[in-house]
Amino acid sequence: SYTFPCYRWLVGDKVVIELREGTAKKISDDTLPLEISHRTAELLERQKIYRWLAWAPGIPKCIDAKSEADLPQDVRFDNEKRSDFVGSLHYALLELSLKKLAIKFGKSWNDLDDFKRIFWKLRSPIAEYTMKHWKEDSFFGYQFLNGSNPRMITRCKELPSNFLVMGDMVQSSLIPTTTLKEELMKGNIFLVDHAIMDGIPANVIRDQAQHIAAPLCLLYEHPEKGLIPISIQLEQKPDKDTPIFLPSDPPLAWLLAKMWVRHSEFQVFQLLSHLLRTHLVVEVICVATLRQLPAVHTIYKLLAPHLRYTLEINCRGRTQLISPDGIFKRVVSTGGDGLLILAQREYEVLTYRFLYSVLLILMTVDVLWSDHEVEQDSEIQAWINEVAVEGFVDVPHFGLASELKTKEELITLLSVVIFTSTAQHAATNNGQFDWCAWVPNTPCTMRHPPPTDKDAVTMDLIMDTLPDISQSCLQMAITWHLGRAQPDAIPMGQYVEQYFTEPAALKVIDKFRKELKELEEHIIAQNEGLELQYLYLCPSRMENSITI
Ligand code: OYP
Repeated sequence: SYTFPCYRWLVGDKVVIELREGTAKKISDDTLPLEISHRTAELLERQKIYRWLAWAPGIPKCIDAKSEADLPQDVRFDNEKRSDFVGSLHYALLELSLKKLAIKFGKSWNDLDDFKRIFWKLRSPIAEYTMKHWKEDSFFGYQFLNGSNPRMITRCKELPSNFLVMGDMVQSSLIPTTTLKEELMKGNIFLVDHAIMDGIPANVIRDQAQHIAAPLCLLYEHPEKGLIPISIQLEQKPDKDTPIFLPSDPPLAWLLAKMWVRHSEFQVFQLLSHLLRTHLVVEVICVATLRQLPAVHTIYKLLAPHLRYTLEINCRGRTQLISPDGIFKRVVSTGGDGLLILAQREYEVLTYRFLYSVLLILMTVDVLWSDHEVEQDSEIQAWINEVAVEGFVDVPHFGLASELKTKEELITLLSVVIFTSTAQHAATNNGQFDWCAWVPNTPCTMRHPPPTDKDAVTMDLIMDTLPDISQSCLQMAITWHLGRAQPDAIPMGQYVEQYFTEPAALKVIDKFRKELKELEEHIIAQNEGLELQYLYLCPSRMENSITI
């Protein structure tokens, strides 16, 4: 089986198709009419088999396929990947359904410790650490910086007017010699605001209404304890009876308030940071690249390794995860209408500028082209035009122009694509089991509304609120399935297929690999001796593309 044919050349009047290898060629490098007509024919053929589909209004377009079975063989999982994907999922689901049975016919499910009973074999060191430390305020704070979703926390200089916390309420959380006002000014106060969750309709699962809150959480950079939460409000439009939860509250009330924040994090992180901002963004590039760039084009060769398997995993996501009867509908509070509304809200605010403001690695790929060549390359212009005018047309403030005028604009876009499909995806995907396996730390749904009376929070209420046994089992199974290291992973910077053969290109690849190796050593050295290590961005653990 092969992936992408990459080079074609002529022997007499016959076109011989050679796979992948060969000199990259811009359209202006092809001079023979036959070469040019084959370029065009290849694209026409691909435009027939890869088509755009508007899956829902207000979100990026995707590949037109009812399921992965509709996809051309060239972009499907290979046999090894497919059997591993299906096998691992079955393994996890089977293992957890056995536990579920054991619990249902054994003791009841009435204490937080009961979550340990579904925590047998599927484990990771960080998941176990989470199980032991999840109640600690400093661990709660830590996850906003080093968890799977470090983009929600912001420095807070002035309290939002809808957050009714007062200085005297939080005084006991601060060091005695200071005040909230002073710490706000000094820049030691931080805010996590899940306003985007406000009013999202909650799922109904087997006739039981689920619940969603839109929390505000204030944190303090304590000189000894580190970043700790100091107050939580679970509603965006509070009235005088809306509780302001504090660390000095009855312990179960404070714990439940924190769980509500983490439940909201689950939704924001999985749907918005992970699915919308990596998977669906990269899919647009996949479709545009397949439709508009011939395989011999330099940009095609550069991007192909970063687009591998993304169409299939996204098709599977659309049919099995977020479909009307998919995993979200079955066990997650935002399943059903909620997730689409949330997605539309997020795409109202998503900008291209944001995607490249988070670039960690500036690609050293020098395309060696002039501004003029970029501007004159009709294939590149057709490609960017489809990205902007088809793919992102329904994302109102995306702000990506439909032309590439300079070499720099091209390099920026390529960096965004490669960064998003490697580092950004690894950062959101690879920690999901670590932080979600211990279900009370990041619950996928809540089965009771937020508490209104701090003194009425009991363990029974907490257990009735958190996901039930089968929801919890599914959360563990899916996050394990998606978050575990993929056996067939191709790490960042490794190219199994040799798309480039030019000595200059090979030199750049070589340099890039050396830089990745240095980065790896640097990350490992920085983490050495830490109780909790942040290794998700080690190049060796990052995949070259979104395959899961
Ligand atoms: C596709 O039961 C994907 O067969 C995951 O989708 C799981 C399946 C299929 C299998 C479903 C089945 C991946 C693409 C994606 C993405 C990003 C968002 C991931 C959110 C995971 C949420 C876990 C939910 C736990 C309850």
